[in-house]
Amino acid sequence: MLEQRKPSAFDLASYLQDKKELVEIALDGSLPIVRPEKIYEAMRYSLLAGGKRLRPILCLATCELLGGTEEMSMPTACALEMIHTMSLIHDDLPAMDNDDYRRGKLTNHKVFGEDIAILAGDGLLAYAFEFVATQTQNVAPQNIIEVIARLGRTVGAAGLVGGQVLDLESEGKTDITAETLTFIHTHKTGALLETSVVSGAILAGAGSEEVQKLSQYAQNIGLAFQIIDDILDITATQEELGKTAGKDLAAQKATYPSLWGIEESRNQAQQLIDSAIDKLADYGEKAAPLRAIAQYIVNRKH
Ligand code: GRG
Repeated sequence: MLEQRKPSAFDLASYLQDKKELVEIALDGSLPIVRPEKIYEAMRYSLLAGGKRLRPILCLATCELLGGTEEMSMPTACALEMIHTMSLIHDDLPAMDNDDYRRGKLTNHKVFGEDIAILAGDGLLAYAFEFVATQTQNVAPQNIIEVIARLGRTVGAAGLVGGQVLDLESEGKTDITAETLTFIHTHKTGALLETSVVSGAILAGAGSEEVQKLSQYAQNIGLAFQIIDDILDITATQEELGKTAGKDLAAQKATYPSLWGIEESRNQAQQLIDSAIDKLADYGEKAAPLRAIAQYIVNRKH
């Protein structure tokens, strides 16, 4: 008799809410205000401004999937959010995307000035590495070093910085190909999501085959995440997004919807999510959180 696939009873909304609360508490405790107060206030302003906390949650969930604990993964989870937040602060600067709103609040430079916003980003980036190195517990030193090395590669020219440069160079150009667009987004957005999953696996002691399988899951959700981001820039409101809507069109940016249209973009994102979920087949019910997070990425409204 054919085995019936039971619908999963996994409650993603509660899972995300619980993990988000844990992350908020850890982030709040990670960065006390000391002298000079202004820079710590600027760093905390953006770090504690909300957001979905998807990167830390992916790190915690992957570590947990492979039998690791929260004390093993939480410092890296916080570091991922520090890096993500610093990239948002710098992305919003007048020299980059020039935005006044982020996460429903004025952007860092609008509140603290450009000089302090640049330094707040720098401060968060440096602190992320310090935090992983000094706070991670019960993980073999070589695995901590591997996570730090991967974080470094992810933020540098091989990752976020490289993706951002190509993105800036592509603005206003009408001949951007799908291949270039994918290069931009696998670097600018996908790399940090991939490292969120992979670092959780490494902290739990995963071997290279397991890391490889989970990387493929993460690469697929990373690209799908950006396709949906492009769609939301067109379809969602400023209130839903917490930042200015319609920016891609105004900046004449090539996007997946501009290449493929909205419906085909959504189909492509769903195909990537289906492939991501396939990569989790060996883990059974234990991977319910990672499966549900993948599906959430295409269904999200902000
Ligand atoms: C990393 C050294 C270094 C510099 C930064 C500015 C820059 C270089 C890169 C840009 C990276 C960037 C802003 C990519 C966009 C990623 C993205 C889709 C952000 C939105 O993420 P969500 O939806 O946001 O997870 P929340 O607010 O929920 O966290």
